[in-house]
Amino acid sequence: MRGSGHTTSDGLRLSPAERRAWREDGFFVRHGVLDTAEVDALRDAAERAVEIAHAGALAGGASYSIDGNRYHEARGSTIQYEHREGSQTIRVIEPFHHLDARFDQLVDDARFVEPARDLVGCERIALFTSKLNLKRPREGSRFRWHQDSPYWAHFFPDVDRLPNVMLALDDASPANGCLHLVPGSHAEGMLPGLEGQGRLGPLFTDPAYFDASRAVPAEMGAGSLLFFHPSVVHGSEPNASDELRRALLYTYQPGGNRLFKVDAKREAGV
Ligand SMILES: O=C(O)CCC(=O)C(=O)O
Repeated sequence: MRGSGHTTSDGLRLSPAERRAWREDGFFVRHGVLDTAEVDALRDAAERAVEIAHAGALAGGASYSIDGNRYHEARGSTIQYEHREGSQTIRVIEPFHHLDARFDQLVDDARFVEPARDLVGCERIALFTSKLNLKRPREGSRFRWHQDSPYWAHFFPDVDRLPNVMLALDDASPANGCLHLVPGSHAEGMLPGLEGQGRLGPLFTDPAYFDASRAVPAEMGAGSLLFFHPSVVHGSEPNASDELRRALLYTYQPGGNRLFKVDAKREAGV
């Protein structure tokens, strides 16, 4: 996993090494970007967001399942629960940035926005979507190999301009189910999906089209940022440990465009 070693606030734009990593691998990490106090506050905010989502789900909204994934729409978010029948453990909240002022402020944070401008390819950028991913100890489940671009292409065809910025809220390693990415797998664009595996089947990438043995773990300390291309093949294993693995994901896009799941716009860094 290539890191960048950025330390100063005037060095937030991409370094030549990061540009090369983005082009060749489709991802890179900036280690130790947020400090412990910031991460602690965001962890508290994440747990409060989970309570808000639970309360919203109890108060109403619509539940449905697709291919074993269990969803609930409430208070402007899609909540995804762990797969086990009846589990009320929340796995993903999308979008989540409206659930706490600190999450919303991060959309505009220069540490996210400045590199995202380079990755989107223009100065005026907006938020595309946001996800709070939660892998609880012993219950957090795997994410099968996939690319994000097939989920988004019907909505925003210029998918190469939708970079992800993932903030680790906990130290992430293979033991607690960190993300794994296949270097260079973004280069062919959207790859064929698995057919005949249910309605979401085509959205899981067919392993015949990438080399899973080349995957590398995104091992990162809490407060680190992983930048990854929407077409890089990625996935993660269950959290078999006693440790939490939580992450915030922000996906950016060219300015002037509306959010993915919400009929509103959220310009970034203005
Ligand atoms: O957090 C993870 O382990 C998987 C995240 C992911 O694949 C996604 O949000 O697209």
